[in-house]
Amino acid sequence: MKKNINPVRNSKVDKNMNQSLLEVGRQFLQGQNAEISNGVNRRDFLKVVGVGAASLVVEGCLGDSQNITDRAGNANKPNFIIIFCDDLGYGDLGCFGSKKHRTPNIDRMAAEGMRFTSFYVTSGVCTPSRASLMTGCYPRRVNMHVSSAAEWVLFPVAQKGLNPEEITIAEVLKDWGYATACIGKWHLGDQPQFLPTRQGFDYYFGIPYSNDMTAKQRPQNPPLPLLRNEKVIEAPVDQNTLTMRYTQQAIKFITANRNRPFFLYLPHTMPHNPVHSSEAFRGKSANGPYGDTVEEIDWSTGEILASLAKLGIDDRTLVVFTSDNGAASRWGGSNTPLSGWKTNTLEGGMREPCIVRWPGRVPAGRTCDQLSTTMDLLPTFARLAGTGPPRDRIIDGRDIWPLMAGKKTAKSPHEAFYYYFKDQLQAVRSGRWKLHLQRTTKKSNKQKAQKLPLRLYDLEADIAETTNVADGHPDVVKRLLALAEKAREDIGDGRRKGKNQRPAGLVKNPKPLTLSSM
Ligand SMILES: [Ca+2]
Repeated sequence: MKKNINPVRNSKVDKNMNQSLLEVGRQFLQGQNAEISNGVNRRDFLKVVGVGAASLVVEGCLGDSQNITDRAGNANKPNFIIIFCDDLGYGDLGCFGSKKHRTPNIDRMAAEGMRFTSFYVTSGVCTPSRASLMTGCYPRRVNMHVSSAAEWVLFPVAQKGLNPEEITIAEVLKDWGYATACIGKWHLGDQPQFLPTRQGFDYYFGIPYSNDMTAKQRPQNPPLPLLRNEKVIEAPVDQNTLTMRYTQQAIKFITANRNRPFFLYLPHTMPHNPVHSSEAFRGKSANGPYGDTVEEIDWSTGEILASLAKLGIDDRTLVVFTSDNGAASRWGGSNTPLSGWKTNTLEGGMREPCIVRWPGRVPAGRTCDQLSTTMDLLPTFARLAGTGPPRDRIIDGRDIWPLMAGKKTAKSPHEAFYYYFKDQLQAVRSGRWKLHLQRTTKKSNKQKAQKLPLRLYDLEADIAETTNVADGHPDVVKRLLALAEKAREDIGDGRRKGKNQRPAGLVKNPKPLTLSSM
């Protein structure tokens, strides 16, 4: 089924549907299980009113591009590739200061493109971060900030998933004539109605959640599945060859679609722990198994860029390389010079290395320090494709093409950026200032509850968040507190609900993804 996502065409149907969705949202926010297939599903609704009868294409996207009907004007549409690492830290690439990892291909990509040094994800962990990349929205807006059991990510056989009624970056582009593929780790729901093939991707190849979510982690977890489209093709998956196989799949997709616009989303499984690499890279880096995986991802990136050059589509392909959250504290990654680690709201958890490359359009060898986010990719790509973001709902991301194009006067479009940990708003950044809000940490087995004061940091002078300057800048503190209050009202904080949150998808009886399940 295909969603009616053209912003120009969203009118009466959307209004009616939104009323239904608001009802699902109300139920969800009250803690009831809103069954996604109980009659308020948008597709079912569209079926009832006789709209959107196109069938979901899950096979054949790797076929010969000559057989695919081209839309008028496609020649002017750029291709988009997002290479999205898992838990790669701010200081893990040569071009971001790593002395341990050899990343010549990614460093060359940076020399041929632009480094973004204040580029953020919306969470220190996988699921919420990915929800934002896909929807252009803060995780709390789409209720993907926690699992249905209030855990910080989705675990296997999850009740929750990204609501199929959300309009993903893939759906925006697919509706505009793009071939779309997701190759890698998804982590936005492992039930059929939440898989990439139901969220705008013609083709899916990868694992549905994190690579540590095996029986070793929780006995009820099924063998880690590898999916092609909606079918499990291998379980447990051989993780050693994943990066190599993703790369092969990516190049196959690029090659098959060389004559039409395409969107490739390549969320690597690595270097998330447990790290694995193929034989050619194992034991070769100066930083153990973690470094081996980073160097294999560098190889992969080089292969993808080489294939663009070989196919003659280099100058009409925009490639973004970044990570879903910062490096974890214990597997060998680095967030230097930032403080903090994966999961938390210090810069190390949520500021990512980011490189944007598009020969001839993005100036080579430049650095942009303006605040930008993964949420901005949806509106930016939509604009470059010749369309726009959805107009029937709030999108938090903004078009950052002026920054990518290197316009000297271009500034961040964000007055504020909000750092959430699970359901809690913990910090806000505006311009050079970052304010950590006063809060009490939760008691754990290892630590007593601790009261953390209000802390203001000047990120331009103090990127590592070491010196609290709140006392010297009461006016700044006041302004940032007011911005924090705006976010609370809009998307909530803790138990306080925001007035503009939308529901996640929920199923009552989720089933494990196994070789025989589909
Ligand atoms: Ca991650």
